[in-house]
Amino acid sequence: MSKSYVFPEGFVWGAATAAYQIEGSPLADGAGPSIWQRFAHTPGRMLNDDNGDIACDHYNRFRDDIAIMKSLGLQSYRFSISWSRVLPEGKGRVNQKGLDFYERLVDTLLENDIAPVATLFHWDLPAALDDRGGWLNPDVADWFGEYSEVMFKRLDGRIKRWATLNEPWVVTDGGYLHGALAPGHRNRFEAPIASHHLLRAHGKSVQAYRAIGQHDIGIVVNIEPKYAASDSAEDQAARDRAEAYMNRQYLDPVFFGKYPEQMRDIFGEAWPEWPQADMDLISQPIDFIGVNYYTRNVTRHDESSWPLKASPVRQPQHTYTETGWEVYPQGLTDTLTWVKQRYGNPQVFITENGAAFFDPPKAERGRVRDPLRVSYLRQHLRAVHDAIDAGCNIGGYFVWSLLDNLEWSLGYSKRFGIVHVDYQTQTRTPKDSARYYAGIVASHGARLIDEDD
Ligand code: PNW
Repeated sequence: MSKSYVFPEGFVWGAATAAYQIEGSPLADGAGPSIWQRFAHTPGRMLNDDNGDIACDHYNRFRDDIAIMKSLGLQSYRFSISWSRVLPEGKGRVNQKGLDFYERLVDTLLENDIAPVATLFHWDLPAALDDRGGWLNPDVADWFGEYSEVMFKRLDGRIKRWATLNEPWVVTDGGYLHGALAPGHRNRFEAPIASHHLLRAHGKSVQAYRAIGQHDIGIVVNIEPKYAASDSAEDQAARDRAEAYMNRQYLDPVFFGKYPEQMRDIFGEAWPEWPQADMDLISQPIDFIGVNYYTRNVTRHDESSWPLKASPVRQPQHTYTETGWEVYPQGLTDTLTWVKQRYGNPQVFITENGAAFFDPPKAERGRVRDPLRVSYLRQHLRAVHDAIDAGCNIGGYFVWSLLDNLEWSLGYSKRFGIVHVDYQTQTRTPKDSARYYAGIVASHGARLIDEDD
């Protein structure tokens, strides 16, 4: 007998985006520049010299985009707020017009019965704050608290689910350790400091929320389950380092008030000690974890890989996406059951899951065929259902992404959308995957049994 894939009542279906990746008009209506605006205009940083000046022009077309969400039957939309639209200098003076944009967005979502989920920080730090040291300046936690408070005061109640940070691991690994993402530093002394102040900023935001907010606040992390390439002690230890570094570096402090032991092995003398008061700030209770899942990692010991001494092993029997990520749906079930066991079955939302595959730059007669993405979604949604069967407390699923968009330093070369964007004309075309996903949403998962791969 085949399994039923109907999801529990109240399970939320949505799609996700981030401000700098879709909005365009980064300096409109009094906004201050962000580090991504600056990075994207620094020669050599972005593939094909792409930038977010126009992106999907969502700043002007958000009503059309909400109409698309409505037509797909989406129940929720996860977006991010650009800090420097609201506070052009990052702190102090509030730019009412920036706030007004997010208010219009939220009100239009609500008019269409789409529940807004807001991420306060999806990588676009105000450039003015980077000039003061950015995530390396301890004061950044207070600046983030101040910004959070402005948003909660204006929009809590209309927004009932808030995320403080998106993927702090990517911010420090890409922004401060390896330098491929803004602000583009490459410094093993800086990365642990940035991590810590990101977590303190999260803590300040949660604190502000408890004083003002009435609903739910959490943090979004990327998790990539790590499997040892062999049962040798060396490979097992490499796996543990990789897991501590990517999957536990932020969640352990938030849930247990302490960093994984392996952090000191990885960073050596560059790993600092922090006061207990910081750890108490960081470990305040939260209401949910947002999990972003794309792929897994089979890990082997590798002396030459800095600073982890661990490298991924390619799996030739499996499909890889255009960003070079192995398609491994079981990893999502494993991730969700790992979170359940390690962190005491907290409420989890899958806040991102999706794939870049080659899609044509133009729709053909109103259609974009993306069978690999359809299959990716089907398999991963089944994996989510398996985790629910295993007792995981999963509140909803957000596909990454609603629209093709600026894939950070890879520019527009990678398409993650379920809706195709023709960047020349800004024409939107729901891909086959969008229609497929709409069918899943309408049947609350039942349609997952329709096809047999
Ligand atoms: C996420 N990794 O980034 C981001 O939240 C999105 O903004 C982005 O567009 C999406 O995933 C697709 O890349 C990640 O190396 C970047 O593990 C890198 C990793 C994970 C997530």
